[in-house]
Amino acid sequence: MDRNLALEFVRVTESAAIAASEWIGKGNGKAADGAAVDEMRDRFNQIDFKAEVVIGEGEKDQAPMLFTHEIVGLQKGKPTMDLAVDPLEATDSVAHGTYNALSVIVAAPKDTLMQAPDTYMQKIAVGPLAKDVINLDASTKTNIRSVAKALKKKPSDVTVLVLDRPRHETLIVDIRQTGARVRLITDGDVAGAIAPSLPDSGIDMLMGIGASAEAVLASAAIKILGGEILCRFVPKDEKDRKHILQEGAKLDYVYSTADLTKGNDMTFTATGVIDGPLLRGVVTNGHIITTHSLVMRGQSGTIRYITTHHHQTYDKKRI
Ligand code: VTB
Repeated sequence: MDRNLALEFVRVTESAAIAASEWIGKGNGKAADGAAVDEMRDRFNQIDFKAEVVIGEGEKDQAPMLFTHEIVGLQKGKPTMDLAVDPLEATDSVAHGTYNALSVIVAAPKDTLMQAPDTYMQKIAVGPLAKDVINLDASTKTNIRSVAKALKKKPSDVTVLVLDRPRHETLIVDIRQTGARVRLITDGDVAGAIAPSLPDSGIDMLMGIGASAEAVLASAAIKILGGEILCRFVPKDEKDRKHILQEGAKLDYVYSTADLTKGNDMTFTATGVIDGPLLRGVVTNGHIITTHSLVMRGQSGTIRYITTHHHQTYDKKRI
């Protein structure tokens, strides 16, 4: 993949993040998401590439833009790339002005990103030192002890990030019984799953049930960083179970980074909307808007942190 595309994508996530940030704390998640989606799509259609959205805002009927199977980009002909996107990951965090929202794009050669049915997955994510010791079929206690050993820490020094949901009540009790720390987040398990792979995040593991699209998005970054995410579909009901099977996915299978993203010719690009464990959010200061982004390339393994100052008076289309 053209390596400069990764840098083109930063302009896209920056733009979407700025658009979403205008809605921080205004109680309107739909408007925040809509602003980010419009901006992302508009920007994609200014780039010299052709891609199919394989993970997007949902099926065509429910999502007017950036829907799954939508084709974007300036080039003619067949798409040569897959895109997994979340123009605004953690919409509720923006609506309520809380914590940890991102705009994110994963791009890869055609047919290398898993088209995961839109549902829930049970997940465990860890960084490079613990990548070989996690097991989705083992108990919480065993996983935490194994990760502690791999990180040369006591279990009581392990920090586990968990989405704050009633479905995680037992998981939280089990984690605390090992002596480990629980950090609860209201939303945003893309950043949450990537955090253990970054040395300074203060997070050692992500555990719990979150969205399947978020697993694919996170897996690209985790693969580039040398960590691991293991996940398995958790259907909500019988209809969901059938949908997973109809889409050709496997129910009892444990998916890893190798299944969610094939090869290593991918890019992961994200811009913070609100501060989180991965990135600071958009900061508006007088006539300058500052964005914080992360760009990773699978082929070279480079990780770039890009801080950009945007002049508010400058023509928006040329940011
Ligand atoms: C998580 C979270 C996302 O969806 O994946 C969550 O990280 C799972 O769904 O930010 P529920 O909210 O139904 O628990 C999000 O909240 C939104 O995509």
